[in-house]
Amino acid sequence: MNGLSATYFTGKKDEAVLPFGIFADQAGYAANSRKTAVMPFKSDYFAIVNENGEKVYEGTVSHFGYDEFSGDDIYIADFSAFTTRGSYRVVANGKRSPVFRIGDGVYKNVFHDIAKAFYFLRCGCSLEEKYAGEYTHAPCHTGKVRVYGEDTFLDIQGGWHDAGDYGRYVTAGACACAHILYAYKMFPEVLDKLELNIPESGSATPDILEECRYELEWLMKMQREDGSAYHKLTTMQHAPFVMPEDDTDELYVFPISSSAAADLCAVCALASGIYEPYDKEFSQKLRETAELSYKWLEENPRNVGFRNPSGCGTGIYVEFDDTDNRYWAAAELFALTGESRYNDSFLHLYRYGFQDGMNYIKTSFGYALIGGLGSLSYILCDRPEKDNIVAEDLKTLFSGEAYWLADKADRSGYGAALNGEDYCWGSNMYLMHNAMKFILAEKFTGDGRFSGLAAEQLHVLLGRNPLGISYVTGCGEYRCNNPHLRPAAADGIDECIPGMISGGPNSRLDDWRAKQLIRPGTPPMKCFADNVDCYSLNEVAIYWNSPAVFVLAYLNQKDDS
Ligand code: 9MR
Ligand code: 9MR
Ligand code: ZN
Repeated sequence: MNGLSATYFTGKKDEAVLPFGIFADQAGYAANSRKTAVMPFKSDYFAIVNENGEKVYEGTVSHFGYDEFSGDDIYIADFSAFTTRGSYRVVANGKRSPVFRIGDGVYKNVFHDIAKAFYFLRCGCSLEEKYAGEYTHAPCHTGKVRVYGEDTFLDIQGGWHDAGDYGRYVTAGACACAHILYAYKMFPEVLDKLELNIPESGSATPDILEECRYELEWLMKMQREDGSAYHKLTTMQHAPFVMPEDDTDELYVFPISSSAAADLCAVCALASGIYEPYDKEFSQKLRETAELSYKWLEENPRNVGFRNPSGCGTGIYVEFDDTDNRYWAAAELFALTGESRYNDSFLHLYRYGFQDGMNYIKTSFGYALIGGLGSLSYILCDRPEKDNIVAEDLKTLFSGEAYWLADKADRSGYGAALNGEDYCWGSNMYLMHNAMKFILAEKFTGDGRFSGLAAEQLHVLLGRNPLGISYVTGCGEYRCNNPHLRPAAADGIDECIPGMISGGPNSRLDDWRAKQLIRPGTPPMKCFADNVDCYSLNEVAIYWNSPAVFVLAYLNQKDDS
């Protein structure tokens, strides 16, 4: 694949010279949608040129003004009126944007790649050329797993590598699966058609559900006999940058947490309903797993938190409270079974579980605060016993938040519904969560403006941002290509595995390399470097890709209809 990849940051402390002066969504724009590019310099006119450099459209520029989070004085080129299908660049004042498309299905490829990324993270198996192209590897992490602190060994293989590291964590995995399963629930037409070319392709079950099943099977193995769940399965320390099959340190399951038990319960209950038409036995097993974990939760009403035992340096996924996880679990089991005891528990937590001012937890999408999935479950479930007033209130919470986010987006020259503090580790996750919230608000209120706002968030992810970079590997002329992702760094292949979403700008610069590369005082949206060392800026993670699956399923469905 040709194209520029963002390597120029490496080792430079001074402000980078950007390869493009005008910033646009590098996948492109649906023909009839709002289409803008951002120019951080003054110009009265802009033009659109085709691949031969011929001018096909001309427009006037509007001045947005100073944008606090990028430090840019922003001018906007709006070419919404130009709807001719094709490949183009925006040009102005001798500067140009990367190439992008206008047309139908412009997000098909990136949607495919973002969904396929999970296959590339599969653990416990080999990746075969037939499915993985050049990104093959031998079976990894197939050894026996020691129960931390015991001489007991378990046979637990499978699941997805969490991120750039090779760990597997229950709360993170449950959250990622759930985003995908909700995408399936809400946009089944488009996901039924999505072909991923994975080993299970060709079965009667849609590819995306086969891919999720790979993680669900692993998640169920993380349940203990008593219904609790091990918090994570990792080595003692993160591996060096080697291929996964060369990471042969001893594997451990680490102590249980109640968040893990609740998330496992919730995602299994959710999945049980979804897989029922495809595989009754699997669906039944999911249901039994969910019920057993719920029983444990009832017998253990207090939060069991997780801390790394001494000697262990892998991820923690800290949570201080499990109310939201229990709220989600109760909602899913009610939706699945219709039993009033689950409804009662859900309603109890809805009313008394969250203090005043904590309602935002009821719309949060994880990995830590995850109440939004419980709310969504309750809104979508069609049990006659459900409390419709509560369901309506939850819809109002989502749409209320979306109006507030819309204001944030309006204040950003780039249209990002994020503010200063949101530019933290994994900020692109919040960008995609916010797009999800816009999509839900559009469904709940019928206000078409929200649909446009969801697309605007994707535009930011795919290049209409102050570095002009596409945060998705393999997508766009100027894109991330050096994420903190072990196989990608160790495989010797120049082009990164496609479809991986980088964590994105993080003004807290939480790793040594980021501190070295990025000058203090750099505006939040520019606190990024496509550098392999920068795990707090440029790692990948399953629950960063998963909300994007939801967003792209929606946008592709809109395109098709
Ligand atoms: O590679 C690890 C990454 O996945 C984690 O997000 C990060 C924070 O826990 O840690 C990375 O591993 C680093 C470790 O914590 C310290 N030594 C260097 C490791 C990678 O460069
Ligand atoms: O995504 C997590 C981020 O919100 C936290 O700030 C960060 C530090 O605790 O950890 C991130 O999660 C990492 C996990 O601990 C280990 N695997 C890689 C994850 C992504 O960087
Ligand atoms: Zn593995």
